Amino acid sequence: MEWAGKRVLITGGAGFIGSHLANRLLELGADVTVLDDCSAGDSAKVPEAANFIEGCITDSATRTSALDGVDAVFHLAAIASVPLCEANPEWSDKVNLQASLKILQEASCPIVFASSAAIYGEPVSIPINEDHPIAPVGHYGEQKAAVDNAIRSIGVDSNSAAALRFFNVFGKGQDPSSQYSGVLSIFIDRSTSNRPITIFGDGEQTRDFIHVSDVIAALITCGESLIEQGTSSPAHGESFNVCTGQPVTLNQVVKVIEDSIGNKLEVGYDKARDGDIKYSSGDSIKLQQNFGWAPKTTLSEGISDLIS
Ligand code: UD2
Repeated sequence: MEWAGKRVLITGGAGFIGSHLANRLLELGADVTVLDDCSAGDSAKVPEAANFIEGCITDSATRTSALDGVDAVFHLAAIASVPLCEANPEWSDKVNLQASLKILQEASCPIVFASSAAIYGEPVSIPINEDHPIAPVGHYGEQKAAVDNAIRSIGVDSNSAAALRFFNVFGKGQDPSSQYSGVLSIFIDRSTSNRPITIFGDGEQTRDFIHVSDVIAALITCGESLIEQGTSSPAHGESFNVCTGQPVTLNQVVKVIEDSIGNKLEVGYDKARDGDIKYSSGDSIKLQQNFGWAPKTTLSEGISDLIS
């Protein structure tokens, strides 16, 4: 599909995933607008060639002006941290749920929504496919699940929309400085500055780490399908896992980092985080079969890239 001349809105475009997406869509020739309140994102990450609206998706007038005349919306803005949503449920309800539902109602173009593996809660079967029960354990997962559900209940008279359920996304540009950052960016930041890392729990919990470049490819593929085929797209009203299907334990992650930097890491163990899911591993066959998408960057390639 030709992105040149397409007007695209990326909510959360100053964040880790959103800024990668903005750069890629600009490369493809799209006219990109970023809407972000920079509560977690960083205006410095917004590409110069993008239009930047600094504002919050909870504000009605801001949404109206951002949505005006766009051909597609990638809705990534959220309070993306599970513990932060637990600590601020009313705020996350406004942002992650209410504002997301408004965007679904108010947009008059295709929407790709950033859903999450958090909606599955503690898995009852592994690998998790899209038919796995939706049983989120906290506010973040509940709010993502409600929007994901709204998309799956959408009719053919509506705009086209799809939800992509991200597993543990990693790659360059993820801020390692916060306690809410992804574990890989924290571990790599510490290990490259000779500081100890802490594993919460016994390190045998698994995660399905997906590189941000593969996530961007999934977002763009879905967006293209919705733009081209509208409500006839196989993506319309559907949710898709975005993952590798290859679970790794945190103890294995440490080993991969050690192999990559050529040093032993100083590892401490602490008690498991409250609400931490023990095993997470997804099945992305639905995305692969519908769109020919496949993850390309391995964990060790992604880690080497982060270290370089
Ligand atoms: C990730 C996403 C979250 C949601 C969820 C879906 C991030 C930052 N969060 O939560 O938004 O989509 O997946 O299930 O991507 N850990 C350590 N040491 C540290 C930091 C973390 O041991 O210094 C552990 C942590 O307790 C957990 C694992 O590493 O067992 C992964 O933690 P995370 O915060 O990277 O991501 P997760 O899976 O809780």
